[in-house]
Amino acid sequence: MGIRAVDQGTPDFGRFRDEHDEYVKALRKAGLTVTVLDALETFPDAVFIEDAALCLPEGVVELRPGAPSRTGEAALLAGTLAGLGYEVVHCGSKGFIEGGDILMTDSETLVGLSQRTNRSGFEWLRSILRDWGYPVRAVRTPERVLHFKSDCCVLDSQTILATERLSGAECFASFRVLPVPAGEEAAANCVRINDTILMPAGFPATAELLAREGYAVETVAVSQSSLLDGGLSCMSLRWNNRKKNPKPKPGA
Ligand code: CIR
Repeated sequence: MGIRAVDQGTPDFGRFRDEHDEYVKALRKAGLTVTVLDALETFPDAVFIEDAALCLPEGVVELRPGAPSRTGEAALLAGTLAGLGYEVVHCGSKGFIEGGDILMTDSETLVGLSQRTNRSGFEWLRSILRDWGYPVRAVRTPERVLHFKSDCCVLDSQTILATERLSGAECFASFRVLPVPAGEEAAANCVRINDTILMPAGFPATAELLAREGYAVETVAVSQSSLLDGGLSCMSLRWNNRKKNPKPKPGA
């Protein structure tokens, strides 16, 4: 039984799998190479893989989910990623931090303090990212919102799509903010992959807004994961291989 804030019914396994297949197809179509990991049968929320690790070209950071039923996921995932050859920084914090609260923009990383991410988890992540050259800032995930990224996403280096309750918040003062049309709040959790914005199906006003702004939009159904409060970003770990501050080559 995966966690959900409000019980709107248990997801149908077959439909969930079909939607997940479509999601993977959409990631590939947008230009990514995708590795699908085996299910972790004892962790029903493990499909929301984004919460358990942060993947950067400098290394994979094992996170520490704040939901008690999910704490064990991160170590298992870290082991799997290490087995695939990634350099893993193991979690050295007693605090909590979930990937859904971490918004990486080109200029800075925003971490939403929430029911799942606390100050000490944030401080720990900041110390790792600082060494890698990433500025990190703590912000607030709105009350009664699961994760910071439930309510916003990066559309390009200057532009954020955000719900009305977040678009007025000071945290985006240095960005252009497109507010999600009223009634379509769940559309805020999109993912930019190369030149494509993947967005959840069923939000026509947001799709129209993005198209009008010149973005290429692809929609993916997330009817089953949304029953467990999961959206598009949470079902994958996405990263590129470009380092932020590459070490100069010897002799250069
Ligand atoms: C949870 O409550 O942890 C899962 N049912 C949903 C996690 C969604 N993750 C995300 O938005 N990053």
